[in-house]
Amino acid sequence: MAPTSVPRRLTLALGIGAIGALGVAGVIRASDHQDTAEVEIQQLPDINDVYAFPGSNANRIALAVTTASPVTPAQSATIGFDPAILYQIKIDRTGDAVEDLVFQLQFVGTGRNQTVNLYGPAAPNSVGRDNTLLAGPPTLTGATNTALGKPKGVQLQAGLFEDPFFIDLEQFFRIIPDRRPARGPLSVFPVPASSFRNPGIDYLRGFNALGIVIEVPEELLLGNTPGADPKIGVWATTSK
Ligand SMILES: [Ca+2]
Repeated sequence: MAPTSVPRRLTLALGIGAIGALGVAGVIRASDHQDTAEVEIQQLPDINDVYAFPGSNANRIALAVTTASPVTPAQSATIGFDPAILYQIKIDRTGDAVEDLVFQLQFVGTGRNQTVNLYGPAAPNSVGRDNTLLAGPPTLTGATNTALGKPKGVQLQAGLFEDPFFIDLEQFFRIIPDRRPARGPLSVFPVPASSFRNPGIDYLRGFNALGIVIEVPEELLLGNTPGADPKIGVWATTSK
């Protein structure tokens, strides 16, 4: 799903944990972790990054959401998605920051041997924070850590990926110490800093994340009106 060209302008909104977010004009590049005290102490529901980019050809769009980062090498042998969480990617097609389409994912089982069920994209039963599962059979179902679906349809792989985000996290917490975690190796940096190091250090190199990667024909999200130049907002939520 390597980026190729940008057939239509995409609006990329923020990834957030637990509650609704922004659909804005233009392109935003952002990372968002540990948004609330609740996800600060819970690794699995913490949405890290949301990506939207051109898919494997000019008529397809790829969406990706990472959670649980950083997944340590030791954790990687056993970690899986939380089967009690409803994972969603929400799409605004009308510029009002209210979702018009949703992808919903539920996981069955625990650890590395999970089944993922993908529902949608379809209009949600309700918008905002309180959501219910779409009716009908899933669009795709199968094992995690496996590519599901067909190249011309909806494709999904949910599982462990090398964390695509890069940051000098140690230096970041020296610059903005109030964002440091309360415990662990990143909790104590006695020497403050005012800028990143040069060269920077990719602290996340070697760490994984749990990722949900979906690729769809763009008409499923943008419609197929001739001559139209639609824009969409994309964000993700986790909820129980
Ligand atoms: Ca809308």
